[in-house]
Amino acid sequence: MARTCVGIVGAGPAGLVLAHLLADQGVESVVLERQSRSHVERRVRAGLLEHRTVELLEAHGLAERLRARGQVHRGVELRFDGRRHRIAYADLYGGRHMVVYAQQELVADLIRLWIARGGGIAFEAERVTLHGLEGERPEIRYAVGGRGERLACDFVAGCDGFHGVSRGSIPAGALTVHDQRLPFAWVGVLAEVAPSTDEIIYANHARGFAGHMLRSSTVSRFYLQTEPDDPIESWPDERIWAELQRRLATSDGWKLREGPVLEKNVTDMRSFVVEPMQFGRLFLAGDAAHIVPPTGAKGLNLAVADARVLADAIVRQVRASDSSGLAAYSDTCLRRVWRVQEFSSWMTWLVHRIPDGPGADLRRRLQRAQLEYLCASPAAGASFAENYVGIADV
Ligand code: RFL
Repeated sequence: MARTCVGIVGAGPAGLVLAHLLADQGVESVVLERQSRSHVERRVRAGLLEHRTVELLEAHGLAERLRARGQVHRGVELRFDGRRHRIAYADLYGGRHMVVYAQQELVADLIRLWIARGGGIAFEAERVTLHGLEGERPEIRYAVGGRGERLACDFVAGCDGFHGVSRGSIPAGALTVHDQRLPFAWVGVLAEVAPSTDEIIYANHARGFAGHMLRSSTVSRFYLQTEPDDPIESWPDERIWAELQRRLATSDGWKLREGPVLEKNVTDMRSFVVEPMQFGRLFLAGDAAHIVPPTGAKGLNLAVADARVLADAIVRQVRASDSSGLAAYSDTCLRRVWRVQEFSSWMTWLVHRIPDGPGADLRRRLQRAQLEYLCASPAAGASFAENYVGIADV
């Protein structure tokens, strides 16, 4: 049977960053990924990296391409009533900025660098199961090309996202699950068109939220609020562009460029957290343990923050037999997770159309008061900036 110190399930941002940070401290790991390499390198998802995330990647020599190709952002635009309001978050938060860099590009960089340094990784690892998590010697069983494999480890890192196997390997009674579906969903659109803005736009409109995000000089990302469970078939390209034109329109003649739609899908929103993020020698990190509504662009950043805490804790255990970091792992991560949950939920309710129903009128007036306050008050702007750019320590 093969052996390693840390068996990492999942080659997303959490798993790959963890593998690199451990290797930098001489701790060996093997990464097991269910999908093929080309699949994970093309999967379109997040794109906005916090200052802290970029700093960490830089400190570990993982940010060369990101620095060359990522775009630095210092402000965001809020639109309502056809008017534009800029929040200069970098100025409001000590010059800290964000970087736009597509998640799949980051994943491709991390995989390339991992393989270049001789790191162990198995793609298309099927039927992954976890065993002996409560003992000293956990084991991961899986199959590649139909052949069964076994990997003995000291620790297992469950970095396999929301639909992975790791969280499900924990007996139900050992976890407290917080799960709420929000009454919003996004039609996510990737289009081959130059952006019509230099900064990300969040538009609050009576027909629903619209977002204009950035990816590159030739590809743009858009989001449109819709109902949960709305099928993507009800969003032909003409309807997407018509809705974006209406919801993003301003009174100052701003123009939205249109182009061919490359990809589109509907994503439901939920707030989800399991506590603790640990069971025996299994440690959950990233989306395996928590999901935030995507409005605040936090999921990838939280995944990297977990990986950092877990790497430090494992290194301390392995090199100094100090178990305090691992004992505190879940509590340490959850403080940030709950702060980010609260911010992501607040921002989601701030920019989306409040669904019809009892109390909707009142909530809409409160939402409007909140938007006006945020755009007018430097103190409110500074609080937004601190959370949006990424709070340093919680
Ligand atoms: P991932 O990226 O889901 O990676 C998990 C990996 O595990 C693999 N896997 C398995 N491997 C082996 N065996 C199994 N049984 C397995 N099951 C699964 C999967 O194939 C995958 O490769 O989780 P990780 O590393 O925790 O990273 C989390 C982020 O991917 C996620 O939070 C973000 O994409 C969320 N998110 C955003 N985050 C940001 O920080 N900034 C953003 O701008 C942002 N925008 C978004 C987003 C998520 C979105 N969707 C799709 C919900 C926009 C959207 C629309």
